[in-house]
Amino acid sequence: MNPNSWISKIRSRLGLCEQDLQIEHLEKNWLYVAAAMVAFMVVILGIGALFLHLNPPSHWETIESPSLHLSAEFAEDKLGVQPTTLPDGTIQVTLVAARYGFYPREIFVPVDKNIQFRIASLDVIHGAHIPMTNMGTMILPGHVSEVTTVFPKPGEYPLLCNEYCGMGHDHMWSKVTVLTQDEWAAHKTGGKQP
Ligand SMILES: [Cu+2]
Repeated sequence: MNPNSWISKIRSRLGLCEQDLQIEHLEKNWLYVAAAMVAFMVVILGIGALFLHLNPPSHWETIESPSLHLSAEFAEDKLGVQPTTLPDGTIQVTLVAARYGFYPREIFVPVDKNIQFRIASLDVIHGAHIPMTNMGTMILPGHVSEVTTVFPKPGEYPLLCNEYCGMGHDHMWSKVTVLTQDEWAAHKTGGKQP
């Protein structure tokens, strides 16, 4: 659409004369730059959502935060990588976020497998983020946050809190060690269990 035609339309709708709505050449160029930036961001968001699966969490499940330690799933001895997988082979990891750490402090998971994190907060709002993955969610007291991700490469990943939660927030992180398939097989048959 020719910008001059819509400028004329706006001018006539508002009853303005030529001088009232004069858009200089340079301003018009900046309009194009701003429009191009918006279009670029929309494309990036679209690629992230459709191909990288960077979507807002859609999970909605409530839990009593003050009695997490009494719950069947989030009691201290039930945390970490669950012994049985879901029917589709997804590995479940249960974590509690509390000032200032994610518990257990270290977990071991295999590469190239669906890993479903289920996290509940014991106290205040926390955030969970693992750089270089789509794992990122807020953890609200009274709710269970659920995110599924796949680690494409073995190695050590930090699990960081990205919501300010108090004086110790900067030190709130845990370690996710991603094992190769062989290491994972050895780990399951008597290897180290966090
Ligand atoms: Cu924090």
